[in-house]
Amino acid sequence: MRDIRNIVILTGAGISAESGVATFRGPDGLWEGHRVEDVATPEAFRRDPALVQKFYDARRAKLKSVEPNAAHLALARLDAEWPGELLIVTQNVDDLHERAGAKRVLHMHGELKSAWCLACDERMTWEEELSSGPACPECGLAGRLRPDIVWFGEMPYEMDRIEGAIREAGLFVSIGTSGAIYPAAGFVQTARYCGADTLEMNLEPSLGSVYFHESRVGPAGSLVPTWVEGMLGGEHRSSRA
Ligand code: BV8
Repeated sequence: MRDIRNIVILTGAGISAESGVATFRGPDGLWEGHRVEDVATPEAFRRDPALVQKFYDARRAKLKSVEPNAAHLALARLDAEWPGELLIVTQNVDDLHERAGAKRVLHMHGELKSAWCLACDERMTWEEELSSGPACPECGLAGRLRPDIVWFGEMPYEMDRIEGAIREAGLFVSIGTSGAIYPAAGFVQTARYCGADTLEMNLEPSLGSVYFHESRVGPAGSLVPTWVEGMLGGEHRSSRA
């Protein structure tokens, strides 16, 4: 029996679905008829900055009307009570993990509530709209702020830290992600190669389900609280030698 000390949890849009935040590739996976791959690129921003800013302004504004759900709250409880290392690596750009109370959260694809000034390279908390081209609070230049979001073709944030955590993990858990986007979709293979147990919880088997030792199918709002109860109740002894 192996004791699991360190946990890495990857989350995707599916964990926020029950909070009313649209996912990317489900039936509602289009935004005003656009695929995320078509608006979430540097080329799209160069070609039509107003469209891209509008896409993110709408999603940033939506944050004010959604709440964390039972899955976010359960992960926040695990974060608070787990005695070993724990890291929530989220592909999500919403703030629902933090609003649920989670502390050890890493946004590998950036955050809606952050802006990045292309004039002075500073990043800052940003709650309002960017479409009007507001001045950067740091350097004062107007019209140079972009969403602090990792677009397609851009390097996700803190990859070294993520890979280091995965190498040390005894358990890798993936929640609410389709396994369509890299490098996140490859994390389970790294984890498995490094000897971790791997568990997926998703509404349907993801594209990477075959790489997981265990795959639980259902809504995160039900599966995650049950899983956390088990982990805090001592179920964290791996069933594998
Ligand atoms: C990079 C920010 C390199 C924008 C996003 C071929 C092979 C390998 C890679 C590539 C390739 N061709 C191109 C690439 C690279 C590309 C990529 O992966 N493309 C795909 C299309 C193949 N990746 C990149 O470009 C990445 N960067 O590779 O850089 C590099 C190297 C050197 C130097 C420079 C660069 C950057 C990727 C990040 C792009 N940005 N987001 C935004 O959010 O607006 S990605 C976007 O997809 C979102 O972040 C989202 O988080 C992410 C993943 O989607 P999911 O979270 O999984 O959401 P999805 O809707 O797909 O699935 C939801 C799941 O939940 C479903 O399975 C559903 O069943 C489930 N679900 C629904 N409801 C529930 C539920 N589960 C539980 N409960 C429920 N209630």
